[in-house]
Amino acid sequence: MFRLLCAALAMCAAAQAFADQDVSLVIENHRFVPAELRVAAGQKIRIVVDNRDATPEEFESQKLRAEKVIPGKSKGVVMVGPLKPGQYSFYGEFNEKTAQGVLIAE
Ligand SMILES: [Cu+2]
Repeated sequence: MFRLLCAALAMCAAAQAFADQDVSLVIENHRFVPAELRVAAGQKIRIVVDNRDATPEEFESQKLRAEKVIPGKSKGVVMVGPLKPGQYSFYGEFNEKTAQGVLIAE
């Protein structure tokens, strides 16, 4: 469900500056492309989510403890990690049947 993630925008900006690795994720036709992201374990990861659909999507993952609404035709940033090696599923809460993905930390 939607809720505010950061107490202040300044905190988000500061967190972004400390990412060790950037990865890109596209939302198109209510699917994640690629559906599988590989990242380094033990690092702070900045996922730049480019929503190319006209409708909003919510990136959500219980395992990553992340959720972020990305309006249509815009980009959003999701910070995760450092992660233990493993698989972390994520999905689009607004289009859960099609928008499914997994982040693999190794
Ligand atoms: Cu949610």
